[in-house]
Amino acid sequence: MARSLQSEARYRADGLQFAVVVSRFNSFITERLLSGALDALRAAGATDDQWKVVRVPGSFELPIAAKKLAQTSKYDSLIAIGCVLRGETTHFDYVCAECARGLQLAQMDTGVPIAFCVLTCDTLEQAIDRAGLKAGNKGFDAGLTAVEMANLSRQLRGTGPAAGTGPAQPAASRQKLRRQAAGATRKRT
Ligand code: INI
Repeated sequence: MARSLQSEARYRADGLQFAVVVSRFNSFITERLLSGALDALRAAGATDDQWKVVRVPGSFELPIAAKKLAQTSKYDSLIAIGCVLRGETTHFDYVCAECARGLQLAQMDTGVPIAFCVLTCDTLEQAIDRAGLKAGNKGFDAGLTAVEMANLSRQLRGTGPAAGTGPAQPAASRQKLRRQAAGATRKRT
């Protein structure tokens, strides 16, 4: 019988290392996305010695910093966080396109997965909705993607938990982890 790898996502962060690159531009939004991403890493069992946070001026600078971090071989996956808001000129289009293209190139060149958490919004309201208000926190989703891709990468390299044997603990669903993280955040605040 054919065995499938990761037929269910593995959201356990045991033994994994992460780097988070965060744009300071629109920090009102990006710091909320960062909180969401770290909540996801914690929900997957990670502690603060398992992640490094690096800040850059704007989303345009995310790819170069991400690539340099990926090239150190210290991290199993990365999360790139930014927020680009449409203005009156075409600047928005260049920043969004080069940021997305650069991050994709960085992960393809290095083989280190990079979760894309760059909001590209027409209005500040749309960004607020996606940074923890109406549409959840996209940082949390990116954090779980980083955990899943780190596990998948290890499995594909043959250095993760044996394929088909399943995780040491049952993989929790995204929804369950989101609920747990919301409870933990309420306790911390
Ligand atoms: N950077 C952002 O991350 N978001 C934006 O909305 C934005 N706007 O609107 O200009 C932005 N610009 C800065 C850019 O990312 C670079 O830091 C800058 O061009 C210097 O290279």
